[in-house]
Amino acid sequence: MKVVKGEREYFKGIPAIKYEGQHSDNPMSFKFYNPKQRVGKKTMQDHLRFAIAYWHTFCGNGGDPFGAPTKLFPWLENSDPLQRGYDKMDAAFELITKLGVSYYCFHDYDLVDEAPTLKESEKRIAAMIAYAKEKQKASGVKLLWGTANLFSHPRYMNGAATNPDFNVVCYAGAQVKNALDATIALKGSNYVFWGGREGYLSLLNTEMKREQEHLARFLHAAKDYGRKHGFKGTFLIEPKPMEPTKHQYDFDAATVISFLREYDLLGDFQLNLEVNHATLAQHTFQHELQVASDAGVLGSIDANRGDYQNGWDTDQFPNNLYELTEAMLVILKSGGFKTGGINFDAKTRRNSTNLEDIFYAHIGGMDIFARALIVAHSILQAGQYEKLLRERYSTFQSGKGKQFVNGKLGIEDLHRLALKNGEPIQRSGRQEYFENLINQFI
Ligand code: XLS
Ligand code: NI
Ligand code: NI
Repeated sequence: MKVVKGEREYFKGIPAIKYEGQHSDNPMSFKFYNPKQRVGKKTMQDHLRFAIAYWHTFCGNGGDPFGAPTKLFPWLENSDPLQRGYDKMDAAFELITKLGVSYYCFHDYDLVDEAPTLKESEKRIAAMIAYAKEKQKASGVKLLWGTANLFSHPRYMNGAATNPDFNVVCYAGAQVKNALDATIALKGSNYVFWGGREGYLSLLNTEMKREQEHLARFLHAAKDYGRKHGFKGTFLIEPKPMEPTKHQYDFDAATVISFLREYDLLGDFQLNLEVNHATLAQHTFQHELQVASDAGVLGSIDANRGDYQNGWDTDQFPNNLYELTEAMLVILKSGGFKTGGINFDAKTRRNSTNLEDIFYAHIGGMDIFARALIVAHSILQAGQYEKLLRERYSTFQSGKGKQFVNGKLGIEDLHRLALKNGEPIQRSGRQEYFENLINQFI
């Protein structure tokens, strides 16, 4: 069969998306995202480091447990898996470059369908990597991160690295080796582990401690392999509390950090935090960001939003300026992204069936982040917010409070001071005042 590459335009009639400003009525334009505009010391583009998620955008066909696919993408039409892989990649790079996005992310089998044997799959992946190299070179688009899909195939129904059967663990290892090789070959900045099936459905049949030890062994082995083969980027763990397992070991940021510390993985591993995973864990997104930032492991984010009226991972595109401003405040205060970025792990709704909808979704997501960046930056610039925060802790800045922080006061000293100073005066948390500050800058 003759392979056809790079000949078809999939998003006909959609030009490269440009910044036209807030007053443009062209829906195919950015109203706020102006890549070269400086915000503080960096351009918007360098702050935000947007990435497109291959799986939702090019593979997600709208099928759900209740109904058939609704999105009959032209790049998924060909019956030959390799040709389909090439078509998908053409469509991907067309969309990524038309949106002016600099990065993309993939799972191994997003690029091309898994074959009946591992050997055959490796051949397919190699063909895709060779083509991706050409496409990256021609467009300047880069790989933010690669990962292995260790959750879709039935062999992983009892887990991948935490599977009670060693033979499955080997298979997961083989896939991670290949996905790491691919990430290295394509000069990816990060490598992600999202352990969708690393957890349990029932504790009755699970030895949790053993499974977590296996996971740690597995991550060490993957890290050692990556480092030995020239991977200089960051390994990222993406926490999620549940779905598809009842309980996922990488529950939330705090759980993962304590796991990394316990198994001596801090240093090589950071976190990839996803908005909808935070809310599934009953946290706000900025809570997760703050926990990671405080531990020095805020690596990258998966941008999306959940639905407050239902529980699951709906992966909608972000659109809430107030909440994103709160998130951007943490990100900016943490020094911004280094190897990481903002990956749109989000999908258009099942009934958004026009190809244009994919553009509207990303334009909206990029614009809302641009706005949040501008607002958060101005809040920090104005200084009032940080001043309020400092005031709240001012009693630790000097005198006895400072001595306590420095470890100079024992519990008897606290007792003596309490007796001497009497009932503390009441100090308001001024939450509404803080909240209004954000609104003022929006
Ligand atoms: C699923 C996860 C997944 C990871 C990559 O909920 O978000 O898409 O980002 O495996
Ligand atoms: Ni998710
Ligand atoms: Ni994700």
